[in-house]
Amino acid sequence: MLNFSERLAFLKQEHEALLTRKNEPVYANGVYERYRYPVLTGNHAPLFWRYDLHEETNPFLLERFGIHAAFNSGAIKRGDKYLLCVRVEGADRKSFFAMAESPNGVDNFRFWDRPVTLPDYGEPATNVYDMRLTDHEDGWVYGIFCVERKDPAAKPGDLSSAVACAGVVRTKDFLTWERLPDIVSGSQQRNVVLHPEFVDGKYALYTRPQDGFIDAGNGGGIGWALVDSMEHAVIREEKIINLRHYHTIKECKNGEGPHPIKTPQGWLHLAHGVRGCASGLRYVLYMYMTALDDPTRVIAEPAGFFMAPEGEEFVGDVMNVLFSNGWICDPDGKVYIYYASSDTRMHVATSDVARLVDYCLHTEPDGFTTTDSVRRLNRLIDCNLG
Ligand code: M1P
Repeated sequence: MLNFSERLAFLKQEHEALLTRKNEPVYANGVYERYRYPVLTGNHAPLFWRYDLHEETNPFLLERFGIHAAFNSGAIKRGDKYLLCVRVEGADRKSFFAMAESPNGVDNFRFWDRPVTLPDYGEPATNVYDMRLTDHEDGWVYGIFCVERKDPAAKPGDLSSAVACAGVVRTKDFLTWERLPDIVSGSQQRNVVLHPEFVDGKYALYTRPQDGFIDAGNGGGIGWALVDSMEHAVIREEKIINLRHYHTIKECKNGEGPHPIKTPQGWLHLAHGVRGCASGLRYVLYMYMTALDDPTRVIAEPAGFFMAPEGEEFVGDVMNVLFSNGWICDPDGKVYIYYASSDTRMHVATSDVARLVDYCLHTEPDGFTTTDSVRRLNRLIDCNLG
């Protein structure tokens, strides 16, 4: 058995090897490249978050604070650093946010020394997660995230029912976060995202109205709402801009991913769609585009999923899930798509604006029947075989 110093040296060596592991593209379908290794896992958390590193108080060098997941991260670029605002989940099931940075966007991610200390608003949240970062034209970087509290109307003995709403923070340096009031809405909300530009002089939000904590219920899909201020955001009117459909990848629910990327051809959106199957809910990523002159008007939506779980991505705390709430577009058009698998780990896929726009504009839309799918396939075969 290793003594304290030997074990500490071993832990440090293994941790450094994980953090500095080089990543490489392994799979390409033309639209994007997937990478060999996840970019962040629970094991990337600093050793000084997990262990008491003093021999006097921890002679066996035992883990004192379990961290097992790093997923659903907001993303932004600052200078030449790729920053993620990571949902870190402890062994106690609570999530918190922590910033991590990489010099190249695909490997060498390191957490900053301390997690984000989020001020409370109103009744303290039981859990917070899935921050979307928006560098808004008003000069602030906003973070909108899900705030979960116990349902005050839960029946006695029901220790599962919760209510979800959208919390808001803003920052300029990602160290100090100003908490703003939670967004007021007539329904529960998750997956709320701030559009980066003013629209008609107002802040514009992508929303996801839902009847219950899990079920979208009558909530028809991804919504859009204009609000006067982010300091007291009140959703008065909501318009559904991206609908759910029977027998598609988003028949149960869908939700906006990160805020859309502006391109000359329109706003490029990444979202998640959810369907039910024998093994539970299946979460995949899909894309759509909206018009520059009217960001509520869908101008393209390829049929089916853009990315779905593969290999180890299927396995984790919540199986069969891909989820994305962060991407970064470099000035040269390269796009880093940060996605999480099965509520456990973070990955990256790379592409560029030209390819993603081409994918959206030239992949045929869903016809909602088998007959239409075969018709689309035959059109492609005709084009290739004549
Ligand atoms: O467990 C899968 C996802 O479930 C929820 O997402 P949504 O409300 O869109 O279905 C969220 O809890 C999300 O964090 C999680 O990844």
